[in-house]
Amino acid sequence: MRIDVVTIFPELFEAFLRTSLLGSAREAGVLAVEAHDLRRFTHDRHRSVDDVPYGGGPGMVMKPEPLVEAIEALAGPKGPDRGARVILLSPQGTPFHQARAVELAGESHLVLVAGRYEGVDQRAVELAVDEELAIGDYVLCGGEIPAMVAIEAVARLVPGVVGNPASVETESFGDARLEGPQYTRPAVFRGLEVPAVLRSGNHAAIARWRAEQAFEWTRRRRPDLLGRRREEGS
Ligand code: 4GX
Repeated sequence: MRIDVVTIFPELFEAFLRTSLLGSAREAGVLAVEAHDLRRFTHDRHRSVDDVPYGGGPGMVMKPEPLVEAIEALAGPKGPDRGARVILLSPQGTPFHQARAVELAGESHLVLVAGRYEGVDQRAVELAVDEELAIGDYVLCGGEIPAMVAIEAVARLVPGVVGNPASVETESFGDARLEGPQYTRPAVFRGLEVPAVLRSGNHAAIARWRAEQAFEWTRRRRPDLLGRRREEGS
């Protein structure tokens, strides 16, 4: 899979993309992820990417020309022949969830657009963006961290990115349940003991206990998840 990001802060992605699973997957050639400086697609002396809003009001709006030029350079013109899916991260987008991450992991090429300021000229959205995603109901300063959230959620589902595929399958949200508690050594820490069943070697009892704990945690912490159908993912 290939992922391109359009941003005015490509340097924010450097350490992120070099680190851990993403770093290894990129080195192994399983994944190609690149951040592109939006200012490279400007033509004026000041390399402007924003301007005042029509109608007045606070803040600035991202200009359409550099954005559309950048997106078209990376994804081609919008339409049925475009080989990529272009996603704008925005609080006005559709809520991002695990089921959407699973779908996006099946794409061959994503272009993520990270905006700043009050937003993006609507004509750029209409002309070049396929979809808008929101990572949560809060307002950040820019789309860079939302883009990183989408990259991590999607990339780890791409075959070969996570070494052990079992860890992608059995975890939280795959079946719209939270996971229960996890323990590692030592068996007793500051007087707190690891539940005996996990040390019993009885694999059927362990599986049953884990399923019960997962259900109990979901019921207490996220009862909203229990009402949902499996197809909805999370
Ligand atoms: N989930 N932000 C985007 C600028 C902006 C505003 C409007 C397009 C339209 C966010 C979120 C988020 C802050 C990213 C504002 N771009 N993105 N940015 N929550 O808060 O995705």
